[in-house]
Amino acid sequence: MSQDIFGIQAALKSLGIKDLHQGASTGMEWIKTSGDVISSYSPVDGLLIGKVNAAKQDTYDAVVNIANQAFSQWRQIPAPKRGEIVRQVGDRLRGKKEALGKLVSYEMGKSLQEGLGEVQEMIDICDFAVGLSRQLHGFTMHSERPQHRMYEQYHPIGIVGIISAFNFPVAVWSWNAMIALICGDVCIWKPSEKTPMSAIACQQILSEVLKENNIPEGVSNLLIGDFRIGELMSHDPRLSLISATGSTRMGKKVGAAVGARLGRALLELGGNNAIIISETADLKMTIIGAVFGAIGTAGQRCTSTRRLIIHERIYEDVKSRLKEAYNQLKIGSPLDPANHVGPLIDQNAVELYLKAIVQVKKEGGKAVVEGGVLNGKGFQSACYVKPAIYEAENSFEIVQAETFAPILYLMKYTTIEEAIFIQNNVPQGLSSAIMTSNLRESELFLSHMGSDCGIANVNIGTSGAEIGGAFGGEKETGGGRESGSDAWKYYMRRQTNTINYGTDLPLAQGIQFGF
Ligand code: UN1
Repeated sequence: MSQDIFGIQAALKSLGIKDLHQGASTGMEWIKTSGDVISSYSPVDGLLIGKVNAAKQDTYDAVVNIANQAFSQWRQIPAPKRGEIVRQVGDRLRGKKEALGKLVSYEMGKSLQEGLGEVQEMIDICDFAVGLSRQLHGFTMHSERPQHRMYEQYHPIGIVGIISAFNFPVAVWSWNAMIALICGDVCIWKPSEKTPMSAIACQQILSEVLKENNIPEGVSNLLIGDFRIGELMSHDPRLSLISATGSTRMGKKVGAAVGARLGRALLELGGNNAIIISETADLKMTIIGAVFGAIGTAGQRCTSTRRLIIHERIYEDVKSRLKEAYNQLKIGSPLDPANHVGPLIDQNAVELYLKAIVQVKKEGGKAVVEGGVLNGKGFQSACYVKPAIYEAENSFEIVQAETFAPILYLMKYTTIEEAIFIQNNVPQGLSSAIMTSNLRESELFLSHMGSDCGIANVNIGTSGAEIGGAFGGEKETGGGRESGSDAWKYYMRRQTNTINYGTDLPLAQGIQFGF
């Protein structure tokens, strides 16, 4: 970089990012890999951040073998002691928050504040996992037989494969890895090949802690490569759980491969999230929630707000307030705190954004705020686009699909039942919200007659879920739950135990078997 005004070089240095990396690590030395070279270019200014030799099948097999050996040792460490390791990871992340947040922002293109927020989510999940490491409890129940005790317990499940997406290059890995680690599992992480440097930085941080504690290699592994690594993982019966975050297209492939071998899959896929804006909504709050949901991370969150379902009586008012808010948006380098919107991840994303705009108009949509690619001064790469708003019908093909870009569709409703119908009438089921001051409406929205999504909010937007809740959604979103609440149960195998402490052997269901 000619003028490093945002201190990127210092951040890269403090995270140990070099010009060329190997694409595989078992937590000790980096393993020499011989795959194609992956180059990571920043969407912020188009400059090269670094290169990685991708992992291939031979490296993959070596890493799985090492992980397998590590599992037999890691699971013997008591869970609270595993929690102590995760506590140290959280502390190390606190020390690296500034640098890692900056790298995430620079490599992914989200605002620095969001990059720091993502690292904060990692710290929070570490804290959550530390507490959980003393609470991996099962139920006890009363046996129908005398002098019998029955209870259930949770055991580590084995190797957890984590496939993560570019949009949350570090946090989503930590939601999975920190929980898996306290559960006694070992992990193999395949990050998005669009954000390999952020993954390398995380692996270095975690490896330091593991080494300092004399933990054997293979507990936390990294494999950087393209979809072929994901395919190997999905088909491999040695990986007990595959937790995959990304598009519905990818998830269907992963789900089918894992299902064919009767493995366990945790899928967190596409969303098509809507906010219902009731005529009783507080419009000041509504505009903040809707605009942040639509343009935050340049519309590249799985929880991004894609549709606003607005009561007909306030439709024009909301429309003009949105227009006014969009006029004030500052687009440019996400490292500059004055800007609200950064670039899309790459040229391919820009093309999909442009295609969606052509299609919504072809289907009859009308521009409220017209989109377009931005170039010229202040736009140092070709990935900057204008957040756009279109009036559209929910039935449009393009509205039914998830476009990972800042495009917001507006539609009208008359009754709350109709609004809920529209909100649910898409293939995806991740996040949803209602802005209302009417108790009846909000309770209906949250009831079994209401939102069919995994996340349903009242008077906050669709994005920005906290780590303490279980995160995920229904229908084409894949059905998985990760992060908080009791999502840890996915990462363990459940065992029911019945113990007879008497001197007879009575059979269950009253069966007599005397001889
Ligand atoms: C994602 O986009 O895959 O709720 C995860 C949010 C974030 C997580 C998004 N905490 O917006």
